[in-house]
Amino acid sequence: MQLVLATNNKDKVKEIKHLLEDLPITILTHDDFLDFPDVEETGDTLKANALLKAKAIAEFCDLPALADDSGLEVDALDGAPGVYSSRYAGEDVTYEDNNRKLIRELQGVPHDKRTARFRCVIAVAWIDQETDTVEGVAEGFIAEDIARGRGFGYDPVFYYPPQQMRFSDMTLEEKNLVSHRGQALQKIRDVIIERLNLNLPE
Ligand code: ITT
Repeated sequence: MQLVLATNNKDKVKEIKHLLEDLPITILTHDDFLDFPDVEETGDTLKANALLKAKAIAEFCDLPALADDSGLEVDALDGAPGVYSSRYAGEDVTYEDNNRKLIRELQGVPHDKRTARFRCVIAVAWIDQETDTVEGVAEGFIAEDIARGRGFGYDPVFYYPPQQMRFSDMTLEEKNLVSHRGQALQKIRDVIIERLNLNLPE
């Protein structure tokens, strides 16, 4: 059984592979295909974009495909950058550009008004079964500066109160235990196990 990760984001691949690696399936990525398409995200919700990516890649590879569409919703910015998280500061920008813009936009906003959440929708498009979608959310605050550390994207500015640290202070294992993607992946694991009738060792 093979499952293709329908993403061009190497950081997501790392986190997703880590949580699915003990399943008796072969996980393929963009590196395993020639001309792997970069699917245009024309939807206006995370779910719509996750479905778009999963279905397009399943069709391209003729294999089941798992897509992740995720974003950061900042309350003081009415939910922005949300579905536009990867291109907040413009097309072809770096994570650092996006973080700088976010900190700038929130200048002067007091701590208690800096609430935000990461949301992740994962879709799996199967060849001969209906598509599945699941969601995970992690609630936190936007810090006032950009930290140096691990992780990717907005991790260096996202403070997670239950652990009293930023996502960029966590190891991959620690982040996967609590993050939006980690939660969505736990749910989709169960769906995959059921859909494929997988037998896991106790
Ligand atoms: P694919 O569409 O190829 O999967 P992408 O990076 O364009 O890759 P999205 O459209 O889902 O993915 O954009 C998600 C953006 O949200 C991502 O680029 C980060 O900036 C941010 N993001 C998502 N999950 C994150 C996480 O766990 N930590 C930090 N930032 C995250």
